[in-house]
Amino acid sequence: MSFRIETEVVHGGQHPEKLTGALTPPIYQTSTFAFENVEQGAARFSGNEAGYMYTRLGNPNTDLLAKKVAGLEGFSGGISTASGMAAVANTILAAAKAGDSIVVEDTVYGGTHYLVEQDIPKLGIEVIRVDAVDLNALEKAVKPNTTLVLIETPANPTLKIIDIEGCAEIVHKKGALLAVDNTFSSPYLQRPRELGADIVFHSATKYISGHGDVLAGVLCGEKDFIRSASTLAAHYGWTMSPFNAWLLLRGLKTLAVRMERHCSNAMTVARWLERHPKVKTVFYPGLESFPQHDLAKKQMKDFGGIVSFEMKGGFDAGKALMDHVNLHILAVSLGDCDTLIQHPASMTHAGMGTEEMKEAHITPGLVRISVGIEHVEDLIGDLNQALEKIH
Ligand code: LCS
Repeated sequence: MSFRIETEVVHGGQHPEKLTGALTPPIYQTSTFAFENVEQGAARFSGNEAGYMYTRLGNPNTDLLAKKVAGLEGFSGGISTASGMAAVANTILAAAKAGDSIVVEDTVYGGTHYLVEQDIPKLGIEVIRVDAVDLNALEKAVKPNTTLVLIETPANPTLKIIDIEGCAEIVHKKGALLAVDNTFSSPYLQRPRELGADIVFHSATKYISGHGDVLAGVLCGEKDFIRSASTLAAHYGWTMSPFNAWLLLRGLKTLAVRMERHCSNAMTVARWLERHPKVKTVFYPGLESFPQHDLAKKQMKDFGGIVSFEMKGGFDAGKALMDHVNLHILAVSLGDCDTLIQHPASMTHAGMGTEEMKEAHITPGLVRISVGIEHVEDLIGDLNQALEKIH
């Protein structure tokens, strides 16, 4: 990055289009690219001439987005993918093959949890789970055939924080790669590469978009890893559409201002909830009462837009809250301008057994809010009237 991140999100990687001077890049909504002659086609496919051939193999919009996010994360390369889950799969499959093992942190997004529990082992890749808050446990879990350690911090939905620098030291000593899911922070709040991560990926559906209008992922790393990961992306075909890349480039321009508002609103909501008599515990890394507040302060610039809390009335109170909010939108996903609320035990995790929920640290009264960019007093007013109705 040659400028500060607030400037880079606006200008990074973008130049007026040569033909017309259009400041905003045109949308290259095309599946294929014409060659001037057969020699050019041959030169492009053999790699002797740079240029586009077919959108699954590369497109100006998706390439620009990948380059921009990689630049913000401090990496030399990136890949745009059709969803965050495609970025997770791309990372694992590029780093491990049959006979290898990967270590995956205990608390990760449900989709990632099911991918590593149900699908990855079928490919002959052993999956070892560990609570990486305990660095000694992590050290023991990494085996000679471990090629990748995957962590998510802050984690979804409990906001557990993992020490990226501490993990990197152990993982590198053992000759493996460290991948960090940076979805909750965005590069504006946390840059894992500066703390030793080898790979960083995002569900760009969230803060990178910021507007809840696309499903997308981005994966960032250094040249060799990105080269092999790109080949996989072309083979599996989890390519992002050019229009989605264009929307994400538009969303990215306001990343810094959006994140500042998300963070300040979330801090105010968390402090207000902490004082509410119907709320048992609030989980927000910015609160002094949060057990890992000091670690969050060390590795994050600010504490993000997600607040989780435990209702004193347990499952029934959590569920009832969903029925009484008006301004809060009852929906999964996160990172949108709109404030979204969900009750994992009756929604996203309802299919899990009690034991599995316990393992994922989902308690019956847990509520998650993705705090948006509205006026914070309106958000608190809505929570207040909803909480008043719960007995
Ligand atoms: N990583 C994290 C941390 C996520 O929160 C999600 C989605 C993904 C990866 C997968 O990204 P996707 O394929 O959906 O773009 N998180 C969701 C959530 O909390 N509610 O709905 C989706």
